[in-house]
Amino acid sequence: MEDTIVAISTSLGRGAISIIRVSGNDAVYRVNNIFKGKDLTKAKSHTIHYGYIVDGEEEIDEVLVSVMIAPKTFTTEDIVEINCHGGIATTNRILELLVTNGARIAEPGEFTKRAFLNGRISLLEAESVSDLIESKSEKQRVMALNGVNGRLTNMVRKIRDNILNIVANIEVNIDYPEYDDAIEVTHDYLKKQVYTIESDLKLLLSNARVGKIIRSGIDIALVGRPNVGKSSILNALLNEEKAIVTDISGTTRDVIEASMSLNGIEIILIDTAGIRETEDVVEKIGVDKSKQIIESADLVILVLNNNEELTKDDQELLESIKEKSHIIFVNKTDLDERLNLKTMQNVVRGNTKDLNGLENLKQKIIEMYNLDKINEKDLTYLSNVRQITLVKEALENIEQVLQDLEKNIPIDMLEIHLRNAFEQLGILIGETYEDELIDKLFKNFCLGK
Ligand SMILES: Nc1nc2c(ncn2[C@@H]2O[C@H](COP(=O)(O)OP(=O)(O)OP(=O)(O)O)[C@@H](O)[C@H]2O)c(=O)[nH]1
Ligand SMILES: [Mg+2]
Repeated sequence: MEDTIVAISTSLGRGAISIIRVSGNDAVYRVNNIFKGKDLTKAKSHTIHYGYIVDGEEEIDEVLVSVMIAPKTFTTEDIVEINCHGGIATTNRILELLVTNGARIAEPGEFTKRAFLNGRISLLEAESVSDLIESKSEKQRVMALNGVNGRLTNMVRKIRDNILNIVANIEVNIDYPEYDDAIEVTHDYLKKQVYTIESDLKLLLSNARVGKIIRSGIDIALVGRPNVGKSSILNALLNEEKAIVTDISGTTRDVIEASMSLNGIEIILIDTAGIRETEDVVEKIGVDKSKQIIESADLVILVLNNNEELTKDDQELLESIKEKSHIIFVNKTDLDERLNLKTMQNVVRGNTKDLNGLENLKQKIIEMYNLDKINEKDLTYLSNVRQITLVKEALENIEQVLQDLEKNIPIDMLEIHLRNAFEQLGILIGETYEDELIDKLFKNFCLGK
């Protein structure tokens, strides 16, 4: 790990300034070799210097160089950042110069990887750096920052400490029963402690759902029989003629996606082909896709026609969305009511002619996902499948402990599950880790991070 790495940290293209970052024990020395202006090896930490990057006699660019000496740097190694003029040619030339001078091109995410391996940040914080770079909205940014600044890591550490504390107390009770100062670990004492851990873990998981919404929005599919008005609803919600609308059944053949915002959350609306039995080859493919989308969407809006009696197809559709999170939108309320719908939950009525009921539809979505209550500043979210899986596994172990406690199983038998949970949360923040996993994680990073 001692070698000096270099990467272009800004995106390579047209721009006023580019930053080339160098990290490693001899970062200052390497840059100094190609710098004209002053002796950087004598520079104080966290200072900026004006001068030229040179290749022998040739001046390559007029630059500002920041020198940051270990250990108070991002990687905890010496870091030098060259602020040069932007554009591809200049930036690449300086990068090449550094490589000929003995620096190695960094792998994607290697700066952050070093920060982690050198103990400067936890694995959760490192993953959040990647989320921060990927952030497209203000909510995403604030959420990622909560990860970067260690809030999430601290929450996990606290839970982990509590588990360790319990394990330690159990051990003391077993090994030193005569030791008077030790807390007597009874089943009741443990229950209280372990239930707290359970609820902390559950909170992390339920927040993760909100985190996913902030990060990737909500996929909402409009499904139903042909001609009930799915495409019209899409257009009305978007306020734009995005999808073709005709009175011919089977107008929409393919999936149409469009994005809108509701309370600052991205909604991905998916208009689908009307579902019916058909011999038409193209339409059939569309119908199959619609059925798949019912499975994959976060929320399904089943559209029914107020002006027609409930058909067998409608009934089948109602059956197929029963287990999914769904809203039933009874469309065409401007026409006579012929629909015989039993009392059902989550029904919104309206039409796309005078736009009645569409606000109610939006309001229903807001309610279902508590979009008006999302406060990204207070909440700390797990951000990916790896993290969520680990917390789930830890929770399963904790729940096992609780079950065993209810059955009055001897206390020394509970330790194994507590240790497992401790271990899983350790992997989560990177306090125990496998090299291969770490390599894989950091490869997803942009270069220069
Ligand atoms: N009266 C009335 N007609 C509507 C309403 N919404 C849609 N329509 C009409 O219903 C017909 C079908 O509308 P579409 O939006 O194409 O229906 P669809 O569900 O997308 O149909 P497919 O793409 O074939 O599955 C069109 O003639 C629309 O003008 C409504 O609220 N009231
Ligand atoms: Mg359509």
